[in-house]
Amino acid sequence: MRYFKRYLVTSALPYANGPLHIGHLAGAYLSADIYVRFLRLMDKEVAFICGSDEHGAAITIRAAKEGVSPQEIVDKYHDLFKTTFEKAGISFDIYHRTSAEIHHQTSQDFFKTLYENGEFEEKESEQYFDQEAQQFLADRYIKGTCPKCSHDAAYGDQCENCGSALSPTDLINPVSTITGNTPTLKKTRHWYLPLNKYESWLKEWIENGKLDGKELHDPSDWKNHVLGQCKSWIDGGLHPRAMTRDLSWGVDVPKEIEGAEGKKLYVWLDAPIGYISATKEWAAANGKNWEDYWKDDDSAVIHFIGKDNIVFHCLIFPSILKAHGEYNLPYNVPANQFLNLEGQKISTSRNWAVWVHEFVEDMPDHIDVLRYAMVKNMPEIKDSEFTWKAFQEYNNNELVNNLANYVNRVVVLTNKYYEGRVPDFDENRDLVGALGEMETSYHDSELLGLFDKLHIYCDYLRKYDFRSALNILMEISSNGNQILQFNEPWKAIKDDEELVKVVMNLSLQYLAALGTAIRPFLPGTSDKILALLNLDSVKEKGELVKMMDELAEGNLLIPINHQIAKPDHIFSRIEDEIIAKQVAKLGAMTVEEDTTKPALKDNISFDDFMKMEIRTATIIEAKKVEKADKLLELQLDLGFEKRTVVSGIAEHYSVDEVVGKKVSLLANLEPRKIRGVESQGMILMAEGENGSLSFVSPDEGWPNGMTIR
Ligand code: B3M
Ligand code: ZN
Repeated sequence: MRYFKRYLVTSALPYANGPLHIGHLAGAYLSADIYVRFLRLMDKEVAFICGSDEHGAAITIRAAKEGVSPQEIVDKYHDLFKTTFEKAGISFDIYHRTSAEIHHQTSQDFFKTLYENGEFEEKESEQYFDQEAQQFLADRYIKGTCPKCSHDAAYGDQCENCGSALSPTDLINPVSTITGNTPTLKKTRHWYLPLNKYESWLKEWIENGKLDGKELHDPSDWKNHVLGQCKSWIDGGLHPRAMTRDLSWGVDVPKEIEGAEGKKLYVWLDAPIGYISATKEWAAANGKNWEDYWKDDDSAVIHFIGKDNIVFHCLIFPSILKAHGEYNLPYNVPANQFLNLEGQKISTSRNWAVWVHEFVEDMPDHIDVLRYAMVKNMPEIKDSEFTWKAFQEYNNNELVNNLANYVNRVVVLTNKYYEGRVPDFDENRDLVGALGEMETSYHDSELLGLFDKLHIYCDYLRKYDFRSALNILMEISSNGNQILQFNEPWKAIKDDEELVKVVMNLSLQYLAALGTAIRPFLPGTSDKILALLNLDSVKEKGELVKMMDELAEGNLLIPINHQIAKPDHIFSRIEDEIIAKQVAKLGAMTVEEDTTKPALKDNISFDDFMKMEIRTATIIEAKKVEKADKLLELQLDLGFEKRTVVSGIAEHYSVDEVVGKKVSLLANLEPRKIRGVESQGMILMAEGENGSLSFVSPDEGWPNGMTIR
């Protein structure tokens, strides 16, 4: 894996439709931030790009749910994301948004170029339509069973369970997510990208890293799970994919194109182009040429994403870029897997999440601890887990006991023995008092060892192996602790002052190295260590390469006689109460939590409520309704009479399960014919997540026919 002169690094543009949790942070943001800070320390030119994804059904569905305009939704979350990322130390060079004028312009120009190059196939086809909502159903507006993995809540453009890219017509049992209706088909025209025609070059590019005979990347640098997903999609056959939608929110299909009216760009066409429009905006404001970052041979484009975005970044966006021409294809797409939380999947609707905007408010002094804990459990190659207990242990056992302890010992002893000045020392002084057979002195050989470790550290970082890189840093710190432990300067100070000078000088060099090298992972801690050493903070302008050069030359990183600062703690213990408080928040729903609170219906009068006749009843007979998968025909005993009710519960309960169940019946609902059977009322059901159902039953022993109110 070679170094480039220039890097364009992106993090997935989050949908501005709800707050970010630590799973998001672990997926596409923290790893990118670490990588980018590392590249800057290596003196590379970097543009670190992100922004809000403000189009697509994710936004309009959320707006409809909250009863506000899509614009209000995207404004709210865009602002929240921007400040939250800043507080979490994610050092984007620009945090842009896809509602920006320059983005609409850039993505429309892209569309026009593809259109003019004859890359699209224009097709009329029958698409799903919701008669009641009077809307075509694409993407998140339609749900059904995934044809690949049978997951029962796959969206019209993607199954989030297996990651497959889908089309609405692939779904088994499709339903509208707006009304729950089964959709009908209606004709419409769209522009398609013929992915099927790109199969062979995509395969050659992904699997062998070659395009038109040119070597572009080494596939052995790509993560196995990313390559595996791509291969299986290509081998399963790619299909033409519509690049436009019948929607009212999004980037307009350029007016000049015939038939553009009422059509918007597909969100997965415009969103990745958002990386380009953001680069343009950033370059213009910073005196750079955006094209250097996207088109030059000595520039690498790297996309950090979560695994559910692999198909879009590895197959669809590269196809768009190639169809356009001129652009570099991504050099790597180091996607992460998912982060679980305390033994369960993170869930927004159940509030089973650590919200990043809350964390940065609750624990502003622990941002680096969070970063540390997340790297230790980063889902780099498989799903991983975050627990608060582990968070506490990482802090108390590793950051406090190892790193902070080391830093503190060195600063305290330097102040104590040398009034805070870096001591001069005898360069030939060996560890046990004589050089013996060794060519190099103790001081030199330890610094060479440090150099070797840092070299390995850089290699891990370059290969996106962040956990291994962080472990090297902690090894350097424990090695430093061992040097102190072994030489016991606090004892030696009485009879071997020369040894103490060697050891303390060496320890200060170690600390200076750590202060710089730790920057990508723990930027706040880097500042603190360097402040204690009274050295300039890292500006991320080549400091790591410079440091490596100094070490290779045998030079000191912190000069003799340099005055350091007084001791101060860089990490403190986290007590149990703090952790208990955070754990208690998981799954708890509060009224203020407007982000997870469902939209409630308008108030009704008491009289309106009293109009309902709800009675207890028992199901005494049940049978399936012919040719209707969802329906059961039930006989109910109300005590004073019997009723027939048709109920849509057949996918949740079998005939045997329901007979004998106590239920609540809305008994004065106007009777209506369902599949030829007159249904005389409605059984009340509680609806859970993913449409799961439960009966609302009176307590055991209650007779039939009692009034419920
Ligand atoms: N907004 C999906 C997501 O947030 C999408 C990423 C766009 S990256 C160009 O998972
Ligand atoms: Zn699936």
